Amino acid sequence: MLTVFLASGCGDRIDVESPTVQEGQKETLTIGFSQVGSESDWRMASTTSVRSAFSEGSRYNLIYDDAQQKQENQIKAIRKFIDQDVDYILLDPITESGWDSALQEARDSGIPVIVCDRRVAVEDKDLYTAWIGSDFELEGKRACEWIRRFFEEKGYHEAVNIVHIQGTLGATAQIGRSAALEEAVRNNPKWRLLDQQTGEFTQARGREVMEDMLKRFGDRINLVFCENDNEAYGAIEAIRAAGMRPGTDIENGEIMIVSFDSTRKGLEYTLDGTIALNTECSPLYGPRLTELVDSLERGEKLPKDTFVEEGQFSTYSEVDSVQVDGKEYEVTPLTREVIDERAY
Ligand code: GYE
Repeated sequence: MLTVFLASGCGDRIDVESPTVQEGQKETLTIGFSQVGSESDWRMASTTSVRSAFSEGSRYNLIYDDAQQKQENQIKAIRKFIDQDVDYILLDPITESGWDSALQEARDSGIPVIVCDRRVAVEDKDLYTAWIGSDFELEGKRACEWIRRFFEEKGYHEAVNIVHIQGTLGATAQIGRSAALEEAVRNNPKWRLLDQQTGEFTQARGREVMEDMLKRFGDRINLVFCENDNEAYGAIEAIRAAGMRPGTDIENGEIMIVSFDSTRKGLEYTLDGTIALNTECSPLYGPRLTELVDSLERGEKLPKDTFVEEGQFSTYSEVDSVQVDGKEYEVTPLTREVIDERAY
């Protein structure tokens, strides 16, 4: 079994130690990395992490490709990596579908593909060597359970009108987080989903979508479920520009914001209560990926799926843990020290 990767918010650092070359191993490994784009703070942190872990002077030669949020660019990058005869391909796929032929070509060329963060939906699972990433549906369920418990603890039993700013449609992070909210809406008769639209995981789109929702629903909105921090920044701007207030006092017109990622800036908003709850998603893929590559180099077999462990942060102390599918997860009371320790 592979080591469990901890990303619980304490002491996460982007630096990594250079691994030592063992006997019989190649001196330099050429690695092609196809990254989604640069749509969010999370994404920038993930890029920095991967680039620094596979940095120059180490035994790796990283070829980095930014797909600018387009799958066709990722497919081109994979073909280019095959032409360059790289030793490994690392792929963070923008959406889940549409990978069969590109991955088949990589396999035919004998190049192992490690998928990270988001998943690929392919019929033949042997088309990639391993996947490492977050359990996005679990993140969503933890967020929804926190919301349910928060209102329960407050003794608030009235209707909750929700608007939902989704991530890039078809991306695993969107699919999982959206599925969790939709299920929670089905299970909580007082929760009403007024609208859902994609904010593309960006601040600009998050703001536009929120402006549109405020125009249409105004002060009927009690809660906005943002699928990442950048969308939350955009939503906060739109709410303030409309003369309204983010916060948890929904009976007095505040709009409660929940978000995902727990980047530094997202946690700043969480520390002052602007974001009520932030569910962590760790972007520090560099050290995780060097570890997987090194394991393969040593001839070890990797587990098909490896999940990253994550936390949850809030300054509201009503809920200190949530239970999902019979398991208990702690909610960390957010302090300045937690933010200071964040590398991103
Ligand atoms: O939540 C968002 C980013 O795939 C987990 O993509 C990632 C998501 C992350 O743009 O900020």
